[in-house]
Amino acid sequence: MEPLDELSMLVQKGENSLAVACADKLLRGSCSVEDIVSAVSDGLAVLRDKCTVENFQLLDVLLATRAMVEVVDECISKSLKDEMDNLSNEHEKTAKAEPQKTLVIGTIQGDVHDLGKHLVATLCRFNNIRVINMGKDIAVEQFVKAAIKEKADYVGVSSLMTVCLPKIKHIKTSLELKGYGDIKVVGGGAAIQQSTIETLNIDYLAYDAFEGLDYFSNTNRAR
Ligand code: B12
Repeated sequence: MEPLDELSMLVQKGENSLAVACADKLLRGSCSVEDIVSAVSDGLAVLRDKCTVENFQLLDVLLATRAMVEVVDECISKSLKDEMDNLSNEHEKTAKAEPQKTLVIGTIQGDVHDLGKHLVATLCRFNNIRVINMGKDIAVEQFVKAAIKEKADYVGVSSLMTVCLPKIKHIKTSLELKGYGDIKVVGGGAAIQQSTIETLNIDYLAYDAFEGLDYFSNTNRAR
């Protein structure tokens, strides 16, 4: 079996320690953080049939969830931190030290899926973005209040639950009504991917964590 397929399988089976050891080895070898994110995400994606309203095999899904979180926290974070520490150029180091942008991120109200959001938050933190992670089940007004208080450049909203999508469009409207329409709203997560920027009234729809990071890194809030 290919090593990345093995990692997917270990996550899927909830073998947390083995998954961490496998990811660690792959990251020391020729695999990138992108490869690892893709493999662990694939590992969870195959569990969709064990996570329906009718058939909910909670233990299997939670064990896989734990394995994924451990790979993110123990391997991906470490790899990104090492990358930062190894920057040879002093100028680059100084530039990296001061976050220039702030992201307020959370999962929309009614939805408890937070693995994707956790991944995005981790990647952004190690890429010079100040991250305020609100958690899951977050109401529109909580996003808006935090974004204004923290002088955010971006609100990142995640949703994997189709029924929760209608609330998302109110984030931008509420920001606009309060005079903060220049804060960009970015959506991500499997349910959001099935929708459109227009329907959700957001500025950008990211199909994965790296697309989100590119957007945060390459755009600016027009203050
Ligand atoms: C793990 C999981 C759970 C776990 C969640 C644990 C946790 N802490 O997150 C638990 C067991 C709690 C759970 C519960 C339920 N689940 Co569930 N779950 C899943 C599963 C198997 C994997 C999701 C996952 O984490 N994937 C891995 C991450 C990394 O992927 P991701 O979130 O898409 O994130 C990536 C990108 O989308 C992006 N991204 C995500 N968010 C954001 C945000 C921004 C700003 C950006 C830039 C990018 C970004 O970055 C990530 C990396 O690229 C999916 C199946 C699937 N294929 O998605 C079902 C799934 C999401 N669940 C589903 C359901 C139905 C439920 C339950 C209702 C089941 C039940 N019987 O109660 C409950 C929901 C309760 C609730 N109110 O929310 C359905 C949702 C269907 C729908 N479209 O509405 C799915 C799709 C399975 C299915 N049957 O089709 N679930």
